[in-house]
Parts: sequence; structure tokens; C-alpha cells
Amino acid sequence: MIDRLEELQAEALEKVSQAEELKDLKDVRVAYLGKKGPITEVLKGMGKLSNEERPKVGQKANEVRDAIKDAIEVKEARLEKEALDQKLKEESIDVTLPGRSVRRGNRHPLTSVTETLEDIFIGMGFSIAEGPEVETDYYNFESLNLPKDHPARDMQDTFFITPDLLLRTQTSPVQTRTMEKHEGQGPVKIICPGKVYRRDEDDATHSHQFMQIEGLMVDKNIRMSDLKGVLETFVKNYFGEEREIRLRPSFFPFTEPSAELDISCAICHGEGCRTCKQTGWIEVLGTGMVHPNVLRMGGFDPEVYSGFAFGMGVERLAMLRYGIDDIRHFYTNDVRFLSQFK
Ligand code: 2NL
Repeated sequence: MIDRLEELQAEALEKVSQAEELKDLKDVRVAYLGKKGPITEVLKGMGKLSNEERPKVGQKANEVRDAIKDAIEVKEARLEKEALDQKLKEESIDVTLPGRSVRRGNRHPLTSVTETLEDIFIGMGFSIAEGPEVETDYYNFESLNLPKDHPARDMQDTFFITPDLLLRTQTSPVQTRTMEKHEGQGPVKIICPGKVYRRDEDDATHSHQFMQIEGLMVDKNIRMSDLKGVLETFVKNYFGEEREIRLRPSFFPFTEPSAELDISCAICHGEGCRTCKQTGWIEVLGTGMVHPNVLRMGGFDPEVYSGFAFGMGVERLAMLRYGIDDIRHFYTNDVRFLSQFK
């Protein structure tokens, strides 16, 4: 029996040394140390042995079992370590390799110009007001001193949805809505940025949809000098300290008097060039003192309150600032164009 046990030990240790995977070791353990294994068999047969032999065989069986168990554990630890080393080697990261850069987008130029303009007016105490792009005839025209038969309605070709609903042609309806909310109490000091729509043929300087920022300031004792001061501050902030401004008489149904604001040409400094069409001046926006009818319809008493308003095209301001020659660039969204505004 002792011989048999030694044979089993030799056999088992040989198999352990040949084992290549953890699974092989498990098989050896089950085969030799399991309940149905040969060592258990030997131990079961011990009852038949003499009193003298029994402890010797028992001791030997324990030794063999321990030896096999130890061999399995040692090999198991080695295989596990090898597996881990292999895994670490395969998954190792070379931290010295250059990184792969993430392609980042950027704000659309119209968004960043709008934000710049908003910041300038916020700096002068204006708030931002927004409103619907689908408007009623009343807010888009009537409340701005443009009754149904008014010839100036032809000045803007309009996208009508129903006879009374339309896509706003300017952001002024937001201003008249805001005036209504104030219920005749000043001050009102707002700018209204947003999309507007006109039935234009698209070309280098026209787009059927574009962005506008209008401003409105209504309070007691607002004068043309306030208009001039606010717009001069805006121009110097947006275009540069060295720019001069000039107000030129004009006409809008919602303001009286009305004016166009020009800025001095930065390219020729007044000499006359292509950009300023030989005039030395560049037109940037329309403005004027709010018409008494518009104040009245907005709920303000024109005998007590006065105000000024202005309206400018965001695309035009962006084109002037960045030297962009075609308004369609803003809407075709070629990445080669857009990525220049990072
Ligand atoms: C232009 C001219 C302008 C206004 C817009 C306005 C709004 C109210 C009352 C009076 Cl609520 N006026 N807006 C005034 C003058 C000019 O826009 O050429 N825009 C592109």
C-alpha cells in the first residue's frame, strides 16, 4: 500500500508539472484528491490492515495528499502570476506616445457677434428681451405706426401664414409687447436680438432670413443726445475707439425724426475707397426718436414719455468687422468658413 501511494504521488506530481492551464490543475485535484480518488480509496481500505500497519499507511496517505496539494498550489500560483503578467503586458499603455487631439467646434460667428453686441448694451444697462418669430399683423405692423393701407408696408415684403399671421420682418414687435407689459411706466431699456424674415431674393447682401438686434429706450426726458451717446458708445466698443460717427436724416414710419448712423471708414480714413463707396462713411444702422403714435399704442403718454430706438442687421455688422463679402457664408455653413472664428 505504501508503494501504491508513492506511485500515485509520482503520477500526480508529474501531471502537475505538465499542467499548462489552471483547468489542468483542477482536473488533477479532482482525480487524485477528490472523494472518488485513489487516495480516498486507500484510506477507505485501511480497516482491513493490521494495527501495526494502519498508522504507517495513514501517515503516508496524509503525506502524499499534502505533497500533491502543495504541488498544485505552488503551480497554481505560478500560472496565475504568468496569466497576470501576460495580461499586463498586453494591456500596457505607452504614456510617451503623442495624444490624439479631439476636434473641437466653435461658436457660429453670428452667435459670437450677437453675444458681443449683447454684452456692449448690457454694459450700458440694457436688458435682453425675446419674443415669437410668428407674429400677428398688429404687433409687426399696426403697433409700429403702419396701418393696413400704409404705403411703407411695401417696404418689406412679408411671409404671410394667414391674413393675420406672419413671420416677423423685424424684432420691433418684441419691443411693443415689452412696452405694453410696462403699463405706461418707464424706464424701458431693452435690446431684442433674433431672427427675422423677408421675401427677398438671396444674393451676396440679402438673405430671406437674417438676424437683427433692435434697441429701445423709453423714459421721461429722453432726447436725441441720449440716442447719440448710446450709439457712439456702441460704435467705439464694437468697431474701435478711433471710429467717428455721423447721423444722417432718413425715414422710418415708427420714428420721428429718423436717421441712419454712419461710421468713419477704417480703410481709407475718410479719403474715399471701394469699401465706403468713395464717401469716407459706412452705414451701420437705422435709428430715431420713437413716434408718438408708437408710444401711445404701447401704453405710454407721449406728452410725458419719449424714447429712441434703433435697428441693426447682425450679419452686416459681422461682415464689416471680419471683412466677409457674402452673407450666404453664414448660412451655407462650410466648416472652412466657420472654423476661422475660433
Ligand atoms: C433698420 C432700421 C429701425 C427701429 C428700427 C423701433 C422700434 C420701436 C419703436 C420705434 Cl418699438 N422704432 N425700431 C427704429 C428705427 C430703425 O431699424 O434699418 N434696421 C435694419
